[in-house]
Amino acid sequence: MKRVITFGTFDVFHIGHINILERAAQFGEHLVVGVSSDKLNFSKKNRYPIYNEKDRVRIISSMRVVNEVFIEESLELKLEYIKKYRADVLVMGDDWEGRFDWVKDTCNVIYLPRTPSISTTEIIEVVKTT
Ligand code: C2G
Repeated sequence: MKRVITFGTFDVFHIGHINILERAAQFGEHLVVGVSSDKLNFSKKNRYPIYNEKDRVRIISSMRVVNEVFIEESLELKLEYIKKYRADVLVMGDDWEGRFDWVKDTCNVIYLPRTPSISTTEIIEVVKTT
């Protein structure tokens, strides 16, 4: 049984998130998702997420294609997570192209094209200004 892992904040959950999770799931039979902690999101984006980590974990866990969910505390722990969850494939959107190639000795790494024209940052901007 092939195990797939993917990571993300998945804040203000939208169609781009659904697309990447559904496409990631197609690379195996078991999909594990690392959801960025609130603290990790702050360090990446300089702001806390709109939805807290507990709620984001619940949203991702409710998806049919997702089998297991955990909180990702640090980008540097990627290899430890891949080993812990025995992942054969790491799937990420292509905004991360090349960034996780350093785990290629341990598992396959696949970058998928992002869904165009939607992002959490844009949604927040639109809501702010309307
Ligand atoms: N995504 C996508 N299309 C979009 C928006 C997002 O395919 N329009 C993908 C991203 O490429 C990523 C996943 O959805 O693979 C989650 O996106 P984010 O929530 O923005 O995740 P990010 O904050 O980039 O965290 O360890 C890696 C990080 O935790 C990724």
